[in-house]
Amino acid sequence: SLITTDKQRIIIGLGQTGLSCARYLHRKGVPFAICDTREAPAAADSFRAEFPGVELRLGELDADWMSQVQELVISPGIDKRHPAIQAATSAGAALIGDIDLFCREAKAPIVAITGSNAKSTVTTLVGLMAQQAGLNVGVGGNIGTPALDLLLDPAELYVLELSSFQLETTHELRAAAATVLNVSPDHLDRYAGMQDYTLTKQRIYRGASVVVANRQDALTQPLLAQGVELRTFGLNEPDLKQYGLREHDGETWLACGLENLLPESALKIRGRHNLANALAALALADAVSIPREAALAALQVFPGLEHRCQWIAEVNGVSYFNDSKGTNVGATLAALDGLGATLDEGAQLILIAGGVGKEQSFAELDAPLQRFSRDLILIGRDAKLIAAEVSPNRTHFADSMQAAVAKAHELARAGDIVLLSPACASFDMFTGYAERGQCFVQAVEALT
Ligand code: UMA
Ligand code: ADP
Repeated sequence: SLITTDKQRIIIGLGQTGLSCARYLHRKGVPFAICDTREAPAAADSFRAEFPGVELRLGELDADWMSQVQELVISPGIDKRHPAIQAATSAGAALIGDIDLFCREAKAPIVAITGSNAKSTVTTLVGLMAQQAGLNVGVGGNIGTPALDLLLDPAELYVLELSSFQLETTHELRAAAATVLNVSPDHLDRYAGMQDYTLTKQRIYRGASVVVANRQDALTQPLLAQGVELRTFGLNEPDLKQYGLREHDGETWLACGLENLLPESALKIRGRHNLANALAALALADAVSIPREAALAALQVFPGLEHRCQWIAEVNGVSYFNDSKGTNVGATLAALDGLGATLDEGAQLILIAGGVGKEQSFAELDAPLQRFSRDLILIGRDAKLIAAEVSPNRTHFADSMQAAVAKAHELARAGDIVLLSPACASFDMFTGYAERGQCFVQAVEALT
């Protein structure tokens, strides 16, 4: 056979994940080769410098080559339905991901978090709660630091944000606590449909000790609930051992069972959706025995993450919010409902949306737009598609972020809210959601 021992494993993808897998296998002394479908991925030169002598193949995947190995370690950005990968698995190659490798090695308990939206917010919150309790905590996964790189530092707890892409190739996570926060259409270009997408998300529950599900979202409830401890969160009143909201003394309180924990006004993050996020984080923290006091302290200081319903400025009495991370319809719905509820009588929310849609319907945006908005400003490739599905009083089109912000400034009156929450990916106009958000912030700052 053509196989030499250094080809028993192939890493597919030379991005952050591929590099973390290479470093990990190298540390373990396990031989590997690596490939990427791109002719010139940005990391190629640094890879050659760090791993001289390791075989690196670029360009179209070679099905024959890949069919001869035992294990393919696949990066999340690569679709496992790729014909060469299908051929290799048919020939007997095992398909695993970086999270599988991580689970084989990690000694500390894992809190695992997925969902269509709110993953990064809840992951960050649980990490802060653990830190506040004095724990040595490793926070990573889809949120930034690849999981395998977390193994380089000692840790008493891991908090992992996992995308559906990562979960596709995760076999037995065995998390101490795992959650699917919510499920709404996203990434449908990669899945056969909502069922396929939901089942992928639910892989996070495999082998979990405690499962935290959303009472108000049936798709988050474990299909196989035998032998797991199930705890739930939701925006309604909690039963015993559940997490929810309770009206008390004229205020809304975060509550667990009969116990009222914290009034909404003690939080810095705004909007109903963020109350759900706070409750989910509390449930996860409790599940891994982070002291309640530390968890509540962290909740009170967390200012929220950049680009997630982030307050930017007030100009002539108009508040501007950057929700550039709202990249699907579910996220934009949450932002509209969350901020719309805070509007004064007669004031409106002017939404700036648009970009590259993810094969989903925008029709659901119509109800909150009818309720909170008179003006909608659309940008990007799919602006016309969105306009065809919603009907606010007036729809405006802008060909740049600057023009969109200028239009909003012209239309808004004191008391109004201007919200960038695109419901779309950004790649038609920007390098990513962060650049899109920065561009919005600059345009807003230029108004003052
Ligand atoms: N690519 C190819 N050919 C390859 C390999 C990759 O064309 O052979 C392309 C992919 O289609 C993608 C890009 O290269 O456009 C990067 O893919 P990758 O798998 O190499 O990505 P990494 O650099 O390893 O980053 C990944 C996550 N990216 C994706 O899932 C696309 C990062 O999440 C994550 O932070 C990182 O691992 C560490 O765990 C980013 C993301 O966009 C933020 N995630 C998606 C999301 O949140 O919606 C899922
Ligand atoms: P993710 O990591 O899953 O993308 P983030 O915490 O970065 O999640 O938030 C992304 C966007 O999701 C936010 O900008 C906001 O519009 C929306 N969002 C936040 N919390 C919720 C929630 N509980 N339900 C639905 N959407 C939410």
